[in-house]
Amino acid sequence: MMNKVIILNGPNLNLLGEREKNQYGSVTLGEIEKKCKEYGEKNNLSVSFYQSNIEGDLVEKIQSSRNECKGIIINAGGYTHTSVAIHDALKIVKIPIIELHISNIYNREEFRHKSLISRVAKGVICGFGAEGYVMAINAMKQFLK
Ligand code: CA2
Repeated sequence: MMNKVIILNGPNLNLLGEREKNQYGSVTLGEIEKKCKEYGEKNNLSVSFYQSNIEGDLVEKIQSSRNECKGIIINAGGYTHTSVAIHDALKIVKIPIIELHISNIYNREEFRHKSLISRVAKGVICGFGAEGYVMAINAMKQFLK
């Protein structure tokens, strides 16, 4: 049986490829999802993908992934810097968590320098554009060995 990994995406990431291309590139979230699923299959991982603009939906998804998945990759978008609720939900799960960002949050505005997710993540990938998603799957593969 293939190990299941879920990739969670937070607010506004559904707009990728449409606006702010300088910051986030021109690839759409749908294209990233396709690439991640294909890459997962080649690497013996079953990758599922989820995006929501709603904090509570992300919390629900984290809770339901707890028993279904072997790992969580999360780009919590703006909630990265603010959400105690997402932090708390991730803290409860016992599977490895990788925090992911398309942009380098440390060379941007000061309010992005603080992440509430980092405290509960095994590792953080940021600043490598959409390629970071594939890098995160690779890192998860290593964690699950
Ligand atoms: O770099 C990342 O992946 C971020 O998580 C993206 C978030 C931002 O709040 C984080 O600080 C860093 C924002 C995602 C917004 O995505 C957009 C995409 C296209 C157009 C507008 C926003």
